[in-house]
Amino acid sequence: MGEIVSCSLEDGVAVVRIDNPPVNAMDRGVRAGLDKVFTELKARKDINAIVLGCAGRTFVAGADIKEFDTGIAEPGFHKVLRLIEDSPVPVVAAVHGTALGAGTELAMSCHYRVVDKNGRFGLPELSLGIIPGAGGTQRLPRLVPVERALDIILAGKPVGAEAAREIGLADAVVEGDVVKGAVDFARDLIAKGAGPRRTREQPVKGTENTEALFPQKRAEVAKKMRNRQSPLVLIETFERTCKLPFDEGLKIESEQSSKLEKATESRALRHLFFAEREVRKIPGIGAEVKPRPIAKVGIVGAGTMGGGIAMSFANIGVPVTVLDVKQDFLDTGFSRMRKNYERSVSRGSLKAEQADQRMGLITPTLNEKDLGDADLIIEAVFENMALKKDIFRKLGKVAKDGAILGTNTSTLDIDEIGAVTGRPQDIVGLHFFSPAHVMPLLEIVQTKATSPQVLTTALEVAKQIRKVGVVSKVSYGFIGNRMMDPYAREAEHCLLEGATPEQVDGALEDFGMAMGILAVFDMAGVEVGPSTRRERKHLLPNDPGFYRCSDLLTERGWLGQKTGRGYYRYDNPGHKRMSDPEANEMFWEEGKRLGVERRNPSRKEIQERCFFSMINEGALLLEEGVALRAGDIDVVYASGYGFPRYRGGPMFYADTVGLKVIHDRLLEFKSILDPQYWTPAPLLAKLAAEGSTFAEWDKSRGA
Ligand code: T1G
Repeated sequence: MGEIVSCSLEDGVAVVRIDNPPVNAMDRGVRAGLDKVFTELKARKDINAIVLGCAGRTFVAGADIKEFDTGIAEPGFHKVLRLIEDSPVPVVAAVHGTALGAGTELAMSCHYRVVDKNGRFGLPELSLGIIPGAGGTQRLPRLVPVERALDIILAGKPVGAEAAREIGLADAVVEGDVVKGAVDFARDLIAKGAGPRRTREQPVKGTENTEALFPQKRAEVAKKMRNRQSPLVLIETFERTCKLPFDEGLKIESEQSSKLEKATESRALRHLFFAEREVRKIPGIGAEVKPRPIAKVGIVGAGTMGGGIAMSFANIGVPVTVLDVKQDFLDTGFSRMRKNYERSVSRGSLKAEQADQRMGLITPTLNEKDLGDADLIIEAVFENMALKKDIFRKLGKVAKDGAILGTNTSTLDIDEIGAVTGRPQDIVGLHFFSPAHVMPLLEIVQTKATSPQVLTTALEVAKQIRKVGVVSKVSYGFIGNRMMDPYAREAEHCLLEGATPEQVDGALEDFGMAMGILAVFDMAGVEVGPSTRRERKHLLPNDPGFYRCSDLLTERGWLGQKTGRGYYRYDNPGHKRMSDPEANEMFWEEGKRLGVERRNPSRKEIQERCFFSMINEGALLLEEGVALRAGDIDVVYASGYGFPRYRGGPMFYADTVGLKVIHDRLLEFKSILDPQYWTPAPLLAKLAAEGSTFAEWDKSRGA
């Protein structure tokens, strides 16, 4: 293992290289190394310029996020960056890969920036609930105008090499070895006698009409980033510092960023950052288990889900064959895919030729033998066990040896499906979320027989098609839908008790859910719930009020948006969701008929009943081993169910509320509501009694 920070001399130019795999995080070791090397270089008289670059796949991709939990140790960022900026000779940053957060701040403390043509600069701190804390809010607006600087950080999206050069963030774009390019750039500077160009000494750009800018940005953030603190603190920091001298501005930045680091919002987002990487690690399956190569994919069913799944693979250049039983079905499916691509083209997120190229990768067929050379076949037909078994029996014969057979079922027993194929070890659940070419979550369902290599391959496939793959064991509803059941049950029951859909969804959206569950049902089709419940009538609780409202709506054909009314009315010019007094009256009358007490639950009670019952179900999933980690559950909800990321997911949220508080509230509900639903899960009761958390439970299992 070489030095984390090394330095070599090339004819008067010092080349400083950071080597801290996997992403050159600017942790204490890197800061100490830079401190040592630049202190030494400062004293030398035989150096005319310095180039600062990184080994490995990327320039510094940020501070070490783990350090926020332990505290930033000395030497700190400001000391090191100031030392670099104070170099008596020009310092040129050589940027490749993704310079993110402290990486961009480090590059901006250099006097010049040379970037590889595929290199990018980003300040994604808001995605971690913080603001740039190493001078980014002070140096960036001295390189690009204030408004642009603010937008770059608010968007959190990386800026490409050419764009960076155009806005003044980079000085040159090179192809090939970026360090060599930077050394050549440095030699030009020396030849021109150009000295250091300290960013902090530059004036802030574009401060003319900032009076209007900040209120406008606050209004935008209030809409797009509801309930978030860090974006507002960022705007306030810019507003307070853009006309101040650098050092005064830097002081305010530090105060603001350290405040945010300790806040729940940032702890929640940092939790999700690592949880989204932890989901790829399956205890007991080591790096020696290699994924199978997936070069060709087959899809059974050209419906909405089948088409979306096919697009996910075509989007990464993998050829796909889509099988269906009728030409009509294929034609409808392919025109739907074509329309989806055209929509992306019209939005400018895709070029027309790219859309054609991707459609060209998707081939229709009526003959299942055409799936015989696929490495992975995914079935996506409607939820019917007999139909799925028939398909998998055939696939068991048609598919080549070593092919992986996936099912997109969301409710059916995959062990039972796998058993008919004669190759249960190659079976895995691949539960996509609609629209499948958009939604990032992929529940990967491990059966009793799924082999470690098939599971590893499924996780790798998820990464390749840019999905977040989370492993679940076979259980009704896997992780997501299983926990959705009590959440939606309580939302519905509140209607029988006198609440309106606006009150219920309002409480859930206030909490931060992207959309209230009743509005979600109206979007997906109110009849979906009743039809899946019919498949498992024998498993339903003895409760006449159980999802009674959706049954009533379905009986009347009020199926939601597609019929113009459901829990809400949509039969208005903009198809906006409007209150429906007639439906509300129907819910309340039914409540009276069933003898349900008219309790008019408060906003807080609605939130507690929906989320605490969901959390309790999550605890059951953990002790049953259906979910591997509480963190996995949080990733499922944040990436697939519109759970607010700044709350970290239901299990992280539970830890912030306190498991004892939740445990006791469940028992209170047990005494005032239907007791069959409110028994605390043994794991929750145990952790509450111990004063422990789900996070500690995860840690204790080394999960
Ligand atoms: N700190 C600690 N660990 C990190 C890390 C970081 N910044 N970035 C990545 N890792 C780990 C990650 O957990 C994983 O570990 C491995 O590296 C590979 O990552 C002062 C305050 C760079 C685009 O937000 O976006 O600077 O699971 O699987 O898909 O103002 O990592 O293998 O054990 O994600 O190729 C700002 C975070 C920090 C960027 C690469 N920076 N990183 O993606 O690999 S705040 C960020 C990423 C800051 C300053 C502020 C991505 C990546 P393991 P990976 P990848």
